[in-house]
Amino acid sequence: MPLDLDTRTQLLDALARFVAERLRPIEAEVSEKDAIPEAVLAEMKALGLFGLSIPEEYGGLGLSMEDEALVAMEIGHASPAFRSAFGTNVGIGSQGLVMFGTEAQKARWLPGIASGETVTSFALTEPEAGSDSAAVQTRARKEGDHYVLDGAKRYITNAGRASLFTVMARTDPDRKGAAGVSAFLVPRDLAGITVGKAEKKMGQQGAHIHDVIFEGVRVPEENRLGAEGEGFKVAMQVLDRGRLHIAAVCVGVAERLIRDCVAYAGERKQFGQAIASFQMIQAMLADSKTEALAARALVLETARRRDAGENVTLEASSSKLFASEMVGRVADRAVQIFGGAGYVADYGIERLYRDVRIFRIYEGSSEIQKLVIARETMKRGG
Ligand code: COS
Repeated sequence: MPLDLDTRTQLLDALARFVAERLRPIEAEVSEKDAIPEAVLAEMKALGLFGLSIPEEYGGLGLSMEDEALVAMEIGHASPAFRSAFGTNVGIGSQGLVMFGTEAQKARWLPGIASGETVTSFALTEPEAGSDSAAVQTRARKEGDHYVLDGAKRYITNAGRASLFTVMARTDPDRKGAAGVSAFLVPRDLAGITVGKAEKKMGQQGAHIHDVIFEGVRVPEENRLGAEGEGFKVAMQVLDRGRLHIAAVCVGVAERLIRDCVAYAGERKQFGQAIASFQMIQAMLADSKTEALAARALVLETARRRDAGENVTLEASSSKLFASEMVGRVADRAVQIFGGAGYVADYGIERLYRDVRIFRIYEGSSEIQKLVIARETMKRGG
């Protein structure tokens, strides 16, 4: 159920204050230290951010997709690294469990995920299975009432802090591709799991990705998520939803960049006047604003349709494609409007320019989104 308008306004206002007073002032420090202060993570937990999408009966806020998208847009007004801290709990790390978990699995894990006490990670990508995610080689061999996991996962967000992984592994080695893959809930404290060092990245410092190695990890059968061979569908449905969430974050970052541009262009004087009075600056603002509005409308309409129970695989991919490409263009124009200051670290614009680059790659690259959109369009006959 969507929130009533008063509650929604209160929630978004509280988040806007949190972004302005607690997150924006420490963006540079988080980037420099490559870490979010524990006190701020605790405040995020207290605000319910880790449990936005977890049903209320398990301690979450149980938001509709539309409300979650509005929250993601608001949080997107701060550095995207903050969103990443709770992003896996809200999205790819929890939604397999919410959509496909048994009652016992949900009761065991969802309350901790909702409070943020349990941090989750989604372990699909491997060194040889990126865009071709059905090519996973991690093996899950059945041995009595356990599965034994062996394999390597790559670029796994929040793995360093995770206490629960959703792992896609091949249960049937004779079946190539999607059909042989199953999903598992794997607690971090099982023997045989090694998490690699945090990778050095182009942007979003404060958010971390790691390799995760599974060596003879014995996972009880009751931790399998969905039926054997259904793991790929679990992953794809989780990603359908995740892509929409990422698209909403892109809209938020674009809105923030546009506001920063308007403020700067109003102050910065050249040729005796504020650069905002120049039509070539105005044209860049107009392009950015129009594209951000279009992305916002697309994301919210898709979220509402998902809330109404429609299949939005196509629209979620369209939202991710359009919004992630859009924010790349908006960030590029922001650097141009700021000029030399856009290239200098102190103003934070170059940081956002780097931060947004990953949106076109993770949770399915733009090329993969086009593939999905084309396929679905043909399936629907137009
Ligand atoms: N919802 C439900 N089921 C889906 C689905 C979806 N969105 N997408 C695919 N499936 C099902 C298909 O219906 C098919 O099932 P059947 O064989 O029973 O018909 C099965 O899954 C295999 O699908 P498909 O044949 O489309 O698989 P492909 O190997 O062609 O791969 C792409 C599909 C490329 C779209 C997929 O691998 C992908 O999304 N790759 C990118 C992965 C990604 O986003 N990685 C980011 C890392 S996670 S942060």
